[in-house]
Amino acid sequence: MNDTAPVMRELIKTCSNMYRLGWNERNGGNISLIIDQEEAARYLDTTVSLGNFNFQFDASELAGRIFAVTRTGSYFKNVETDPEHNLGIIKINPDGKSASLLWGFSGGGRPTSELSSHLCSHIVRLRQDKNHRVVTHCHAANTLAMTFIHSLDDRSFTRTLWRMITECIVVFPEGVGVLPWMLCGNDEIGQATAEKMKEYRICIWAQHGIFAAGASLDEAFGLIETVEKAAEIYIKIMNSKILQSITDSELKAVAETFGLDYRKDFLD
Ligand code: 2HA
Ligand code: ZN
Repeated sequence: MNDTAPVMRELIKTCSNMYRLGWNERNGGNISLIIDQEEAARYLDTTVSLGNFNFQFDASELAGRIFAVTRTGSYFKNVETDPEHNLGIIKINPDGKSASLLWGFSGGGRPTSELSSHLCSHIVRLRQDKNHRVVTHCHAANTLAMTFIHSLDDRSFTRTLWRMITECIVVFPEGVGVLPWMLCGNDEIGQATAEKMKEYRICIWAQHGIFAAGASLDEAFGLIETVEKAAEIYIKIMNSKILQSITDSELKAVAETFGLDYRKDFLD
């Protein structure tokens, strides 16, 4: 494999875009992306293991799957200039408890500290959508700010976001899931995130950031962009006297005009 493979070029470009949008400061955030077997085999020998990583949770549903993942501690800012150090390609072993390194992590290192949340979310999203491919995590500021001042239940958080931009309900008609503050980097938050991913492609971690899933990097990235922009509008207007807003019946009209399968119980 090398960083000229189209899938790797797109991953690298996404890391740079996320960094420039201010979503991934320092070593904040991580991405994992499923690479289809045939595509991976065009660029590397998928049978040669350069190293092994163990984990606690059971990822046997993903056995044989190949992922590009960010390295733990890597800076999104630096992925573009040194992809082979900051990214790795791993293959989940048949035991479901370990992965083999196929490429990358040059100079040492291991997959993202949030591997549990990533792999558990991939398992759940693949059950929902066989075309699912991407999980990405970032620390987008307005969404994070909103978790300090807004109630954290899924319905109420979703309703506020939907009302900020007419097209929010089109982009995420299923709504967003929100978790209270939890310790990160472990299997407990991984399980809790995956539980939300049964219903949503977006899981917000209060006072921490966003997890987004999609069939492509564009889809996951676009979800974060839209949620973050809606949150930005909320933060801009929250202390102002609101003269007009989008009503529930107007949201319903948008959803029905676009023929969306939306969370009807999230509207009054
Ligand atoms: O440092 O964002 O959640 C990477 C992270 C952990
Ligand atoms: Zn984080």
